[in-house]
Amino acid sequence: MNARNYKVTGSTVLTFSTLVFFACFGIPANAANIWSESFESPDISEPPISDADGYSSSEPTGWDMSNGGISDNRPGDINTPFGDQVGWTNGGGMETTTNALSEVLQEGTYTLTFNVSVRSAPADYTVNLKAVTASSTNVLGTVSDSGLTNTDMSSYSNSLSFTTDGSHAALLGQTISVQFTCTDFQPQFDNFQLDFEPAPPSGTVFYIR
Ligand SMILES: [Ca+2]
Ligand SMILES: [Ca+2]
Repeated sequence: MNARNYKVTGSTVLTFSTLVFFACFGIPANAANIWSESFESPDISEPPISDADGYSSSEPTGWDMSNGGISDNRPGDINTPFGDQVGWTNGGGMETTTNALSEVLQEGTYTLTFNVSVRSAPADYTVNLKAVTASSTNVLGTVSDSGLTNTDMSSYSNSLSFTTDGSHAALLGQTISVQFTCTDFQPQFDNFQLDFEPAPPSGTVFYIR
């Protein structure tokens, strides 16, 4: 699919050697990255870093936090390849505010991926994709692990995917948030990526050459 040249147009293009018409469903589109988080802000390479292992209780910029913080790379402890900081929680969690993630829910498919490792094993965690307002919260998708023992941030990732359908009409336009929680020992996260593939508009005609 990637090798072909797709054009979306309402007019006839006679020079195209192949014409394919997709009615309303199953039309391929390109997902695009709409948000990422690497926990590099604020930079805690310098004080107020709290201990020699690189851990601080600093709140990542734009997140609401309970029992967590940012940690900085230290040999033998944290060695993230995604910048030099990670976000962690220990019996708490974090959730984006609009200062970190300001996208609103649209018709289409959202895919959230992230890397995760542990400081204290075994760790559990849950990651949620949500639609929120000042007075409501709806979980759109969730993914979790228990008994996680991986200490190498680069070697383990997880993901969730969510696609709107008719039942989500009331949530369209609400703010999207990303949340991670844990109930016990300490997972640490990095390299959150949120991709979005818009639903094709009804009646779209695709010409392929
Ligand atoms: Ca990072
Ligand atoms: Ca740093």
